[in-house]
Parts: sequence; structure tokens; C-alpha cells
Amino acid sequence: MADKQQNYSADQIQVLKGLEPVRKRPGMYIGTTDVRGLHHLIWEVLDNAIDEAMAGHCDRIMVVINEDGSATVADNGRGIPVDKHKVTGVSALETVLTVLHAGGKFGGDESGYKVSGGLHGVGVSVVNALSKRILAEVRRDGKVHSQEYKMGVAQGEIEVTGETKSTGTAITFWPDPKVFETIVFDAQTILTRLRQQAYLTKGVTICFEDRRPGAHEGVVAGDASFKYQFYFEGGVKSYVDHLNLNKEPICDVIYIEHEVPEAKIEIALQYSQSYNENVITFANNIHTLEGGMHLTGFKSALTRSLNNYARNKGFLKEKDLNMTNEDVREGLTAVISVKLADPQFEGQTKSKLGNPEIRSAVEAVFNEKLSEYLEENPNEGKIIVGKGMLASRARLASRAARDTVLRKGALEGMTLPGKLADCTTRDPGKSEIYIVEGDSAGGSAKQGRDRYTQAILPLRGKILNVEQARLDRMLGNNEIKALIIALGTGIGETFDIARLRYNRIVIMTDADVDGAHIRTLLLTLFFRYFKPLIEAGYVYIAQPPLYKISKGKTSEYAFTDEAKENILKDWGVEVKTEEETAVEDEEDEAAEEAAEDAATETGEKEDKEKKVVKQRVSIQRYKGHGEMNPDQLWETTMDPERRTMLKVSIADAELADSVFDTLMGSEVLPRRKFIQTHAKKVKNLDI
Ligand code: 0RA
Repeated sequence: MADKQQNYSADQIQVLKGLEPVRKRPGMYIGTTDVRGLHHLIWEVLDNAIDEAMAGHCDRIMVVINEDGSATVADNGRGIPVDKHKVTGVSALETVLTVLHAGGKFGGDESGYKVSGGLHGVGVSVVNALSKRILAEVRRDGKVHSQEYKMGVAQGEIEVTGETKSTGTAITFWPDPKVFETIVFDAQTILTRLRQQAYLTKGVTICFEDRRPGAHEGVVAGDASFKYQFYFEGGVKSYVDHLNLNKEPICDVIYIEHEVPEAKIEIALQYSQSYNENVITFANNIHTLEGGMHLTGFKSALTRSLNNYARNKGFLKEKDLNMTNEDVREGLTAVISVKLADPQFEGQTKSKLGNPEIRSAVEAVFNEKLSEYLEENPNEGKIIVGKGMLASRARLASRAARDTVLRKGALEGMTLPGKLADCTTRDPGKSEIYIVEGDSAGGSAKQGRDRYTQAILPLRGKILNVEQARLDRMLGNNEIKALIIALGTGIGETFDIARLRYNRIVIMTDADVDGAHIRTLLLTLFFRYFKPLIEAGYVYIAQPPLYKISKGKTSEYAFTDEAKENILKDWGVEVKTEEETAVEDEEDEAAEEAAEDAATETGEKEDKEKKVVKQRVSIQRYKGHGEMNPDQLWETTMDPERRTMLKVSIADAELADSVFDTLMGSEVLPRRKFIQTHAKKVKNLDI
């Protein structure tokens, strides 16, 4: 379809006007125009396909990043209707694509729930407005119907472009580079989302393919594309299995699915040997990071039914105190998913469910079903109550132990740790602390820093994994103790953000696997015990360069592989493999010697000068900060004028906390993955 019209018709002007606010203020509709906002476009189209699946009309969804970097979301649903509406004279397809918030009016609604985002459920028209081009293909009534849009404006009528026996909708879009800071999609971000959506929409197969050339080459010889497929028969039950993959469960997964007038409620939970809780909540498939009414209802029902059960069965004697909320959540992994007609999202990041009726609905349903389960499964009941009662005793004992530690002043600001190189200013607003991996990097950082504002705390080796330790044991770990004392806030019940000594806390670990692991452990520590510091935006990750590229006296730093390639290209250097470079080096040296010989023999000065100008490019890869000298570390990573740092968000820290191990640990390397679970067994097939 070519550019048919140069002049806009009245209809098109209408559409332009309708979508104009979106192009003027994209942030109002998709939050940001950075890489997050870019992915928002995919979530938006995906939500529509998921809606079609939840209404029972579709069991297969495919997300493809095409060779040219555009994205396609396709489903095998009914296909968006293409015939013109009697009254408006416009097809449902065109309405969905050009009218803000139109999606809902057409949603399949047989289940009695119009389950659509609310948070990011702004509609496909927003995607249309922010794409330089969209191609919509609908398979319906034996035909393939196609229509193209540019910046939100239809480039003609719907055309029949083929015949088909299947039905479904496929939307391909090219994000507008004038709107977004970047238009490069990230496969890992998409995979994480698709996996989550697959858990929440059980029985639906979600496929992903990255067809960009070279994006993932070298891992599977001769196959540069990247394919994944998710299918979870068990829904949120499979999700809990997944979250507990690296833990030791002590009971089966308890699964509850129930529908009441207010909502559809799905809950899965399991206890493990771990001491920490990991409860993840969703409302209408949106991750409610800040929790909300569904979580509140769940918590009170859990405490109430476990205490009731423990009393009725005589585990808790008359003299015993009840288990607290914290006690019954020790070692708990749970996923709570509610679907409701009119979700109210509140909170700082609009990710807290506010509907009060959901609290009582979840509380009543969960209380009844859990009590039933415990009655029917006395063995499991005994294990679960045993875990809670143990936590309760440990809490009392550990409080006593910790009180002793605290009384001894181990955590008070009196004695700052010896290895902390503190800054001279006492103004937290001006102070920064760099948490550095290893003594040698610590040395460079201490010499390179600005002593007035920058403090350095080197950590030796790996800090204790807080996932596996209770607070009292953590306080016995010297590395953690040093960090807590340096921060000045105290920890646990004594935490007080007002006593924080630095308003910037910078994690600076090496660019290798160990560094990534230490960074994860630190993020987990901050997430579990210093959440307010993350929420206040005080925690950062330093961004050191990966390479130093030098030629003669000039040198540049590259912070990514892409930047390295660009610098080399700018310098007119062909990128070669190491072997080729080695061979060339030898040839060069031979030629150089020959040239020098010739120069001395014939006295031709000119030739020699040419040789001197042709200098070799050296690429130095930094594996650790210890390899950088203090000046280099200062100018690349620590100088507030020149450095870039990543601010850690709760979402980053939560990701580190809950999915890092399972997701990054085992599943990134194999490039083709078909992941499916069935009710009783978890199967991971490598193809
Ligand atoms: C309204 C009505 C019908 C289908 C859809 C919307 C629909 C929308 C999307 C968006 C992405 N995929 C979709 N699939 C279907 C069909 C009504 C009917 O056929 O009776």
C-alpha cells in the first residue's frame, strides 16, 4: 500500500485531532518515552490478545521482533471485526486503532468480566499514534483483511489480501524514532513479561521469536534467530513451582481457584526451608508491586486460619501467644491473582490495588479454602503450622539475641569499620558511599575519589546470601555489619532513614559473573532490609567502561560493545577476530622492519614518517575495577561531572530478589526453549 493521499480528508483530520494529545504528551499515556515506554507498546497490543484469550476465544499468541526491528503481536482469536458499523460507518478495526480507549467497547465479554488493564490499558490507538507505521491483518470469514496506518492515520480502506481458513489478529508496528529515545526492543524484557503473562493465563501458549539478524548469533551455530515458547497448564501454581525452583519446599503447592460476584480469585502458595517470604500479586494480569487490598485480605486470612487450626488441633496451647503475620509468612512463596470488573490502581507507581470489596472477598474465600485444605491434609497442616510456630519462637529468641548485640553497640555509629575510607563532609546530602568489590579495586577507588564527598567501602568476597539467613545471623557477618554501620541507619526494627550518612549509595562491582552475583546479593539485601532507601532513590549502580580503545596518544572509553564498534568504525578500523589481528600484527611488524631497513638504506625519510603515523589500535577490556588505575576510575566511573549511574528502582531490586537465580541462572543460554508445565510435573524441553 503506497502513500495514496497527501491531503487529509475530514475523517482523517478527526483522527489526527483525537490522537494528537498522545503524540504531544506520550508520557501521559505510556509513562515514559525511554526503553520502558517503548516496551509499553508491546504490552498494550499483547493485553488485547490476552483479553481475547481470557474470554476463551484464543489459545495461541505470538510475539515477533522482525528482521527490521518492528514488532508483531499475533493471536488466533476471532479477529477484530472489519465490517463497517451501521451507525458510525467505521469498522471495529479502525475504531480500535484510532479512537482513544475504544478497545473496551468491543471486548468479548461472555465471562461477565471485562478484564482489561486499567493501568496500561490505554488501547491500541495509543500504539498507533506513536508508531510511524502500523500494519493490521485480520483473518476472518475465510479472508485476510489488511489495513495500513501511518502516525495514526489510515492509508486507505481495509483491503482483502488473501484467503485463509484460520481466524485471528496480527498487528505489526514500527515505533516512531521521533517519539522514543530508542526503538531497539530488548528480548530479555519481553521474555520476562511473556513468561509472567503465560503463568497468569493458563492453557495459553505464548511464543516469542527474535528475528533480528545477529542479535543472538554464535550461540547456536547457523541459527541467529531466537525462539521461546511458554505454556503453563497449572497457571499460578506453575508460577510458584518456578519461584521455588532453587528452594527446598516443605509441602505441596496449595492451589485455590474461586469465583465470587466481586472477582475471580486464584491463589497458589507453598512453604520452603527459606526464611524469607516472596508474595507476588496481580490484578487483571498487572503486577501490583505495591500490593493492595487483595494482599491485605490474603495476609489476614492466612494468619487467622493458621492460628485457628493450630488452636483447634492443640498445637498452640492456652498459654501460647498467637503466631504473628510475620511468623506465618516465613518461608512462604505465594502468587495471588484477582480479576475484577473495575480495578482501581493507586499508589506512587499506580501499582496498588485500591478496591476495598476485594479485601473482604479474598479474605473470605482464602480463609474458607485454606481451612478446608488443612482439615483434609493433616500432615501438611502440621508441617505448615510447625514452621510458623518455629518462626515465632525464633523471633522471640532472636529479638533477645539482637537486643544484646545492639546493646553492646555493635551497630551504633561510634565505631566505623576500619576498612571504610570515609569522606570528610558530614552532610549526607553531599555524601556518597561506593561499595566496591575486593581490596584492589577498593585501593584504586580510594586513590581516585573526591575525598570530600566520596567514601569507599571495600567488601571482601561474597557477602552472605541474605535469602538464607535470619537477621541475627546476618548481624554476625562482618561484611554486612560493616555496611550497616557505615550507612548509619540501623536495621530491622531499629532502622531509621533519618540517620542515613550518605544520600547516594553506589554499588560498584566488576563486569563479570562474580560481579553480577555480588550486585544481586547487595540488591537483595537492600530490597529486604533497606527498601526505603531504594524508594527514596538513594541506591545506584555504577557504570564502568568495558573497553579502553587507544591509538597513539588518543584514547576513548566504550561502555557497551556497540559503542566499541562505533568508535572503531569512526576511526576507520575494520573489526577483526583475534587470530586475524595476531596474523596482521606479525605482518605489520615484518613490514615495519622492512620499511625501517629500507629507510636506513636509501635514506628516504618520507617513507619512515608514513610508517610512524600508521599506528596500531589497541583495545583493552576491563574485567575488574582493579585493572583501572585511580585516574581512569575517577574519570570514567566516579567523577560526578562525567559518570553515568543507574538508579535502582523497586522493580529492579524485586527482580534481583525473586527471579534472578531461576531466570538468569538456567535459562538464558539455550537459545531455543520450549517451556511447558502440566498439572503434576514440570517439564523443560531443550530443542
Ligand atoms: C471485538 C469483537 C471481536 C473481537 C475482538 C474485539 C478482538 C480484538 C482483539 C485485539 C487483539 N486481538 C483481538 N481479537 C479479537 C469479535 C466479535 C465476534 O466475532 O463476534
